[in-house]
Amino acid sequence: MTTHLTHWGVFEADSDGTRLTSVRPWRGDPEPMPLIDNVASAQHHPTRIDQPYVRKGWLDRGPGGAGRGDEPFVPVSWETAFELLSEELNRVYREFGAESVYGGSYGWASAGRFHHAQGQLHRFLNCLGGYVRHVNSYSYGAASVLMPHVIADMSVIEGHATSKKVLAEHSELVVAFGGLSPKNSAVSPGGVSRHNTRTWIAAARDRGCRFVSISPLRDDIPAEAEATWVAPRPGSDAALMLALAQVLDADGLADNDFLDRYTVGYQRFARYVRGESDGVVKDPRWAAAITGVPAEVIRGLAHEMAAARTMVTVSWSMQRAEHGEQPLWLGVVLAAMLGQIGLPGGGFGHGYGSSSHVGEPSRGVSVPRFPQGGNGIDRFIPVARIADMLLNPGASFDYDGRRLTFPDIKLVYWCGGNPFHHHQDLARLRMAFTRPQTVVVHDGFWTATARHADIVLPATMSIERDDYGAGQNDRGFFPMKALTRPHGQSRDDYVIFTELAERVGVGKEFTEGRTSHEWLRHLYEEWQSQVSAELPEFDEFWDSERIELPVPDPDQVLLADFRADPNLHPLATPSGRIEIFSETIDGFGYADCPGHPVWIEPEEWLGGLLARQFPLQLIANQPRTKLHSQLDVGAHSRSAKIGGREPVRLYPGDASARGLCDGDIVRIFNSRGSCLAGLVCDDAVAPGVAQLSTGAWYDPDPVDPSFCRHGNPNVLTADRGASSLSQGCTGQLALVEIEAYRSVLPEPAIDRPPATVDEGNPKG
Ligand code: PGD
Repeated sequence: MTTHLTHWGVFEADSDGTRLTSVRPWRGDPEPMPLIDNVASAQHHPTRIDQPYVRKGWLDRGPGGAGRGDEPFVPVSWETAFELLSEELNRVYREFGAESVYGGSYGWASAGRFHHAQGQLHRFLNCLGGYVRHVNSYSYGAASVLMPHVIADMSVIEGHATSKKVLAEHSELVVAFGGLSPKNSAVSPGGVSRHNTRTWIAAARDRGCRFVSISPLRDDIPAEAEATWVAPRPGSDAALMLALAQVLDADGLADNDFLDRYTVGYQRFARYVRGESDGVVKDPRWAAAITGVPAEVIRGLAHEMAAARTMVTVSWSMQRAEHGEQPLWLGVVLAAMLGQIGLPGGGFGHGYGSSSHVGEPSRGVSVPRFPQGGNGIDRFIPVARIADMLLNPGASFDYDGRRLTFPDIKLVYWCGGNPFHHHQDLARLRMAFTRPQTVVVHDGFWTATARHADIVLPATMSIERDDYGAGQNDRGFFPMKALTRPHGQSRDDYVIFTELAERVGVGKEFTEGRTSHEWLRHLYEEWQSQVSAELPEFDEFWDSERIELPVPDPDQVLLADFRADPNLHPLATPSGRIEIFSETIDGFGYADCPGHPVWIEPEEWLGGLLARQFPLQLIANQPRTKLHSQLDVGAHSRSAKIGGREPVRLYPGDASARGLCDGDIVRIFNSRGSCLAGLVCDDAVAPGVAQLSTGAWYDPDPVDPSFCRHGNPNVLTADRGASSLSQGCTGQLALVEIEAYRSVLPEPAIDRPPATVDEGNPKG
């Protein structure tokens, strides 16, 4: 029996050396998650990539995008794959340089510090001279650009959030915009050892704390919260928040001392709220017409917030939308008006309920990591602009006050991510993916991204290799010994890059002469010498279950030092204060993100013209049965599918108005694309809303790639940045219509490997 760390929890497993024979939650986890059931069942699934493959057209005709995503693959030996790929890397770097290689390679990959796939790729490409990188994330692209202008960098907001323990002990009211989703807090980047969302919420509730969940989905907060559910029209939260601010301002409930001492720009914002700058008072009646939330509910909530120790929290999903900066900025403004930032249980939070680590007190020490070296070039894109980049080389775009141009990418190298899961408007992405000359993917599975590559190399799963890991702010640092031998001919990314590095002449730089196990020991010992003499020697650690890392301040309160003395501990904003009006953002002159937060009507929402044609608001949120698209073929993920399709939830009245019943296979569509899904009628979904989570592997119809047979909502979402400021992903919301699917049901093809042709190449 050995323990193993995943992004969604720790499990104990037995193995016969080839497969896991039993998997149980780690006994130290108070709220274990069923997602661990996906691991063993996926390991030897037919969609595991068993050996290297090359797309037939690429092999026959040489580099070029024609046929990518459509043509069969040819199995090749590792020797052939290495020879072809090293020659191609040499050619591209020689002819076009590092600026033609996109190695951004976004994705969560697997837990484990050393074998982190993206880090491995970055180090390898850095040895070759560098690569075009990405900045920001799909998780909180808008937040990571906005927050440093307004209050603090996301590393502070996320890593130093007021601890859940403090919320449990001190909050009297938690107003959760976007809820506190139990399924999202089941995961954490790098791993989570002790899930505790229900525990802290139940403790707070038992003490009398009230929860208000503002979300189109009633179950976006655990039942333990006994929350009041407020469901504004999706995408209209900024209007609701402005009206809360208007009541605080008009009824003399704003904490003016706090605003004077700790913020700048309140008066500019207040003029807008009062209607002095545009003639529109942002009062509850105004907001009721936009949001559908009754004016008296808004007014009552504002008064309640002012009377209690109130935590205003905004989920990451809220900013993954058109103008996603606005509700986030308004969350900060509301908390500032209440004057409780820096106090236990009050203030502002971003991401409680978005990831388990938010609200875990900061660890005293970070854990070892594989160094990535230096990138020889400084060329980047905001991560969600990948299709724009591939389609429009040389075109210019706005980003955070700068005017940048897209590079001309010849080679895309992806390792540890699935853009055909995570990106929006997948038919457009597919088009964009025909542009580079060569696409290389390492993955353990035939994801849609692997199927859109030219050279596909099989990577091990984390259970098939030695590593160690700890999630962000997680106390448990776990050795992760290989539990089984690798599937088929899979190799660790490190082993693949080692061989490639030797062939392209940078072997020494990449490996520094170490095997992966030697790296594990070396990085650990280096870390041990820097951190504290208290830590066990490597061999002792390696044979232990885990070590517990110190947590200096379990009672962590966000910005407590700033509150105590804003002159001694100024914020990193230009003014050193919370910026309710930002001269910097104002100076950028963006109509879609002005100098203070505002309500801007999105293009796709139920109050807009497009809703006449597509009258349902799609919520494309994170899945409950898997992490992103990982192990979608696993048993737990499959157990929720209906007729092999991803479930879509619809309010019962909306279903019956369309003549639809529970269990029907339906077609969801808009002008960008369509997909099949299995219908679930559920009154936990607000009227007018359809909820289809992300994560079903994209299974394009061979004739019409904008039609996904499996239920990936990203064929429906728009590939549009949140604003000119952040260019963040806006995949959370889109307008759609749903109808019964009346044609003959197509067989999903995604749970089989793609077509292959064996051209006499050796399998071994
Ligand atoms: P994953 O499914 O985690 O999705 O997008 P992301 O690309 O991170 O992909 C990880 C891939 O890495 C998997 O294919 C897995 O098999 C592979 N992998 C795992 N371990 C290894 C390894 O060791 N080596 C190699 N080579 N590969 C490995 C997630 C992204 O999706 C995120 S973070 C968010 S928050 C977004 N959310 C939304 C959303 O809310 N709504 C929509 N519509 N779209 C979204 N997309 C975004």
